[in-house]
Amino acid sequence: EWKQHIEPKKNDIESIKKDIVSHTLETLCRNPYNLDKMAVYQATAHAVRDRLLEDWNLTQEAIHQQNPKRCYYLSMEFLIGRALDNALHCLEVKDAYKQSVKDLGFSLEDLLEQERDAALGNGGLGRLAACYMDAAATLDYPTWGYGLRYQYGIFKQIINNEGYQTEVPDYWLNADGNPWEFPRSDIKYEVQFYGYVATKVNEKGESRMSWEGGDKVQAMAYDVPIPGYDTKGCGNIRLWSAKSLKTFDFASFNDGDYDRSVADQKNAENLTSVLYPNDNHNVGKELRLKQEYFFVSASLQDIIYRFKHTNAAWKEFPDKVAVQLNDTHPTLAIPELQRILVDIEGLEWDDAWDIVTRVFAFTNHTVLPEALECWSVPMMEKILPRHMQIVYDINLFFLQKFEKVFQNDRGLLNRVSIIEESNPQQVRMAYLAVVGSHTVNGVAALHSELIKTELFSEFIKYYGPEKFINITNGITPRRWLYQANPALRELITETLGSKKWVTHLDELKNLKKYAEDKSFQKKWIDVKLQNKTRLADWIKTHLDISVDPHALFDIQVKRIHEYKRQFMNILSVIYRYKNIQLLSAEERKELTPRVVIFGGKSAPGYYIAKMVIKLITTVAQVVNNDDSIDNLLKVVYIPDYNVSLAEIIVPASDISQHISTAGTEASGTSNMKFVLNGGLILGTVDGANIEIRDEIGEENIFMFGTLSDKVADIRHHQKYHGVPMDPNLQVVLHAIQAGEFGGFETASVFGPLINTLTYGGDYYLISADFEQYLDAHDKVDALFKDKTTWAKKSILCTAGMGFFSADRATREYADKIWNLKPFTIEKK
Ligand code: 26Q
Repeated sequence: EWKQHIEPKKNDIESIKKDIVSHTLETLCRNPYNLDKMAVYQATAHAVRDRLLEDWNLTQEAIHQQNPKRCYYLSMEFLIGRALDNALHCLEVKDAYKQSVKDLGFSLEDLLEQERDAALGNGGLGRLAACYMDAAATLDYPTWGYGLRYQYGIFKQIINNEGYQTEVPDYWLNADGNPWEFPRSDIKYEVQFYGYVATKVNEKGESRMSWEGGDKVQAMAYDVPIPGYDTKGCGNIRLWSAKSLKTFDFASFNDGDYDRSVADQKNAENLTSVLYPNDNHNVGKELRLKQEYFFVSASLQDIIYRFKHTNAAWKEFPDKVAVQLNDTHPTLAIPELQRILVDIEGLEWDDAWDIVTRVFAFTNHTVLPEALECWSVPMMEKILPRHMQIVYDINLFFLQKFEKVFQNDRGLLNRVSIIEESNPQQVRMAYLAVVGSHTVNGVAALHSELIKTELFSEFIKYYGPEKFINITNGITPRRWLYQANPALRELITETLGSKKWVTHLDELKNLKKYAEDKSFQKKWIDVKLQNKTRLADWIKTHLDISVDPHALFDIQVKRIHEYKRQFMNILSVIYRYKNIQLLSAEERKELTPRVVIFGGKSAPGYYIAKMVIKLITTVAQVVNNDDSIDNLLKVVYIPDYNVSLAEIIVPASDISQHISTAGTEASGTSNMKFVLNGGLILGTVDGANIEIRDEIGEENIFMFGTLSDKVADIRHHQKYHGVPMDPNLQVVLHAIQAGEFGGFETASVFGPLINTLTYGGDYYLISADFEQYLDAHDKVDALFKDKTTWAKKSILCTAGMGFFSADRATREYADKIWNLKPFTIEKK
């Protein structure tokens, strides 16, 4: 009966207009004679989402029927960005919608700007999760994402009048509502905290532990559809929101205690209020631990509910379910599944552990010690008493086996123990993730080697090297080229004669034969100029700074972190500025004008990172207002860098900088985005820069700096013998200290920042790398004058990027880790 009433949406402009109008009148209850852009955006979003939902329903039905093995991607962060433009591109209906909206008296580009970013992530890790969901949907993998529905995403960054970062909450679920999520009021689970552990006898007469008492909150599901490209398949991310189980407390209300009556509700809902704004930094906060368990518990209950629906036996669970842990943040899923299997389902410990270790796999994203998650044992005992016992048992059985192989080495046992014997004791989540997973992967070749030789070296001795693999990160070509760079998309499609490259990015290699073709180069250069003009216009409109699109655009946008060395970048900008001041008129003619663009957020409590922002904005003030330098240099800080801004910034680079101290940046993914869009890289021999070099050719990338295997020695030397200060760097530091940027008062503010280089031992090797860095800049300047060679290299950049598609990466996960096949569904 239901099926015969399902009417697929039509693709013609008249039908689309009807859809938009009916949503305006009926969904929004708005009067067509009094409409603003927000209302029309909402109506348009609803119209597009209806189409997505057809695919969504079809997909879920197909997966249900075929009942294949499924994969669940557990991530505390999904940095999705905007949905409307992406959906229009994936459904290939953008032109039709543009026309429809135009007929109705609006501009589609204006409407797209109304949408708030879904910014439920900090940076690379969260954006990677979003790219993988795009690829999984496009490739028809039965993969779901699980995450948290934070009410506040990553904060909005404002640069105040003094040039400091200030933070404003990101209340993205504003009064207008979010058309891209579906509340599932029927999908709710209870999640427990605190309480105690008791012993109980189960139905089979066996004695089992039971976690009882404590507080309970409710997790409710919200589904976010993820469109695939060129498929009728549509993916899903299920986000959990915390709700109180207790309803309004009438007793206290009637007593006049209004606060108490809502307190429980508020407390519970606080759980999913806010995303922790720390990128690559561990904070051992109680609320964070609760978020992690809440997330894991709800997701596992949902996964198990779905599995049980098929009436399969527990031993089949690993054949039907793969769970990928996006860093250690969801690692509590390991003891949680063990608890469910042993305490609740009554399995024997060893049988349960066999299932657990065949289900989970773990992706590591960092080797930075300060980023590794550790939880204090007393805190975990209080909040998750049964899990703490299980972690102890997991550790005990692991160490017992370990000891059989390596006898009488207490030091070694201490080093691999999941429990760190500090005061208080700590649970090392990365070790728990290693022990509880069948496969551990790093995110770029160098990084995957480093985790084998450093972070997890002792585990290799026991498990052997096969458990530790590399899957180099990838990015989705849909958002990061097809959608973000229409001019280049059209040129590539026209040149290659088809759109096959959008789902088979290796096809880009066929651009190589045009690299030296003069007329193609001209078109290529013109596309880049259009994109630089688009960014220059944005900068003029929003920041009132004029930049020349013909200048070299040199961009570094990413989270502000000492290891990423934005400090080194701005110090080199000062060097350049002072150098320009010394040049004669003749010499100035030879110099390439540059626009140096920065963007990125600092964690709110990261003092040194905030000082770096202050230094950049201070230098920008001075440089941009100095008429004596003939516009040879501009410095721009783009506030509130986010996914939507990246879509404008990434296509506009001539050079982008990825200059982390070697061995510190696990992969980086914006490096891939810039190169895919024909930007050259100025980078260190770190992360995925290395593989990008190998793919595009070393003649097409500017690389410099200490190699990772030399870093430790230099640090050691500097710690005990002081930092040899690079002479050019010395000059720059003197200029800052002399008050050339913002006067003496401001100069004193930069004291602690400068100290990191001197007394601080220059941990990130800015002085050691400075000379090579300046040399690399000189090479960039020289090459930019040769437009033909530059264009050729730029073309070869894009042409060589096929490997870095998220499609390739997702396939590798499916083949090497998940043992997952695509399900069957019509192509569009
Ligand atoms: C941990 C504990 C408590 C609170 C927050 C955190 C936390 C949150 C986010 C720790 C780390 C992160 C994010 C890490 C991250 O984004 N890593 C990046 O991952 C990218 C994708 O693999 C890589 O390309 C980057 O090199 C890596 O820095």
